[in-house]
Amino acid sequence: MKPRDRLRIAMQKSGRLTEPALELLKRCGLTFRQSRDKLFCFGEGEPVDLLLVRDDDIPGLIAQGVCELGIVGRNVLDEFRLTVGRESEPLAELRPLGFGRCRLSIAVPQEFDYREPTQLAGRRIATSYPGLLGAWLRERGVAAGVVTLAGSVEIAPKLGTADAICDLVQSGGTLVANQLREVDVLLESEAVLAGPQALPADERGDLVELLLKRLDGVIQVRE
Ligand code: PRT
Ligand code: ZN
Repeated sequence: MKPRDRLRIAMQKSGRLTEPALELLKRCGLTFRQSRDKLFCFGEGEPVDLLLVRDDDIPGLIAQGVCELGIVGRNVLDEFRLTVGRESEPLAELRPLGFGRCRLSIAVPQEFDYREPTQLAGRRIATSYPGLLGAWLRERGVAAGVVTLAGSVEIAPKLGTADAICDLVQSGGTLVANQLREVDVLLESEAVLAGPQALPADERGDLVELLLKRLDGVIQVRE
């Protein structure tokens, strides 16, 4: 198969990271003609195109070589590295991007007198991040049950399906609304630029270098 000569960047189609990611790319001098199905956007100036996908699919698309770069939460990238991505080419966090900040935290019901992770031994913890939670528990030698849920993790304690949760927290409002208390932080997250450890040794690699240079300029101005 002939290698592509255009660079592809994957980003979230519709969600918290969409607007700030598009804004950042625009400030890096990239503009796109939006296609009708809005899955693929053709780049107008530089030979750089956009793939608009679910955030969870972004690390896999980079690992498969469908795209060279992705804008995704560190939480999603690190979870991929610890689970399915263990089998594929390692991915790199090329730059932190300064938006989409949140943390992956342990939260427990108000009545749980939590002081340290060892108190989670023998308990069930609901999460959408079994890789990150499993690694954190292992590092602390805590044997707890991990209940993997795709969403609505915060209601698991009330439903009686878990004793604690491990979920993303930003303002803390969701936890309060569910009578939960944040007790430990596993990961400080923000949107990052992700890519392969080794960049393609052709024009696409040069384009990545160019983009990184522009990105550094934009980030420096913003700071
Ligand atoms: O459809 P797709 O799969 O692409 O979108 P998604 O629903 O999986 O993702 P989305 O748009 O909700 O989040 C994308 C990324 O934004 C996440 O992977 C994080 O990196 C980042 N981010 C930043 C957040 C939050 N803040 C956040 N608050 N992602 C989720 N939340 C949720 C959290 O899961 C919890 O339900 O918001 C709730 C907590 O918020 P507070 O403010 O009440 O604490
Ligand atoms: Zn998602």
